[in-house]
Amino acid sequence: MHTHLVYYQQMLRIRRCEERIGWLFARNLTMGTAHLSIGQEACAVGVMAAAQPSDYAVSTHRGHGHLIAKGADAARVLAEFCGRATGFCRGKGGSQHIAVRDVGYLVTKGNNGGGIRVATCAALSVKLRRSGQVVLCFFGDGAANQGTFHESLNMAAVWRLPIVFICENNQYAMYTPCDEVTSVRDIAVRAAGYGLPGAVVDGMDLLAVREAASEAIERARAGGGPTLLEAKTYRFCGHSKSDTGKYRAREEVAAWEQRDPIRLWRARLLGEGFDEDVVTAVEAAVEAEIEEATRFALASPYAEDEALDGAYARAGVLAGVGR
Ligand SMILES: Cc1ncc(C[n+]2csc(CCOP(=O)(O)OP(=O)(O)O)c2C)c(N)n1
Ligand SMILES: [Mg+2]
Repeated sequence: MHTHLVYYQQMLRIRRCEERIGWLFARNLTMGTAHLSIGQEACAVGVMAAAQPSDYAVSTHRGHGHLIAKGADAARVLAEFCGRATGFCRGKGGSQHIAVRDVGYLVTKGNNGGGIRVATCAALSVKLRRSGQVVLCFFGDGAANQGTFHESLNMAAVWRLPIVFICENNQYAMYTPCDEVTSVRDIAVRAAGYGLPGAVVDGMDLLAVREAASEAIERARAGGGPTLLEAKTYRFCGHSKSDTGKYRAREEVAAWEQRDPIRLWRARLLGEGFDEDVVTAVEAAVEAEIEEATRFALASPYAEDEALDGAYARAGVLAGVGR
């Protein structure tokens, strides 16, 4: 399939999967809440398009898009959210603490900003092992105001770690507008405070994201150290499933929806000469895939009998610590 159709398929897969998460949540079939990234798909797909499969990704509570863009199977993602044994963490990670080692998706962190230091540590590991990987560290505008962001950028800069810090500035941290609580207009300018390159990119434009990410990833891989990218984007839904987003003006949401990355990409595909039937076939295939993924998740057993397995270290292991 042409790369541009693959990007369309990937963005749609994320959107349809997240819509399905919302559907499952409304029926009380998921475990816990979920934070949808609908509207932010071009960031996830654009960055992954510039990365190697062996690179690591670390994400946030809003990490489903990164996970699927990194190559995780949507059926097992849905199974995980529904607490089923076929989920990537046997249903114990859920939406907020999922990790998929096979695709290099290290973890989502429910504590805001927590992923930034995990990603920085992973980048130190990569550097010490000389494995040639790059760490893709996703976080939000709110997290960029936390201490861990500043400490991590400083350490990553001092050690010239192979990491790309990707701030998805979706304009809000829960109900708080970014510009009311942030000292700078563009978070990317904070890179200068650590002697790092920084760049602002249109997060609704997949190719712009891919280009900026490619430059940063290549620099990191070549030993040039970290970059801070800020992707200006928007979440079309509320913060979490318990938030209807009433604090945002309807006009504001409507204006951003005009720049829906999937809608823009579809128009681009048609403009590039792709046959509408081909585009529609991709859409139908993704619909069918997510339908089947939902069936798989709901038909899977719960992992009830083993709820505590893997949750605690064995006594013998603990006894050995510190000797
Ligand atoms: C340490 C910590 N403080 C507060 C929270 C509650 N909380 C969850 S998400 C969030 C805001 C996150 O905003 P941002 O970083 O912009 O990410 P977004 O949700 O917009 O993707 C807050 C305050 C938390 N999870 N962890
Ligand atoms: Mg935000």
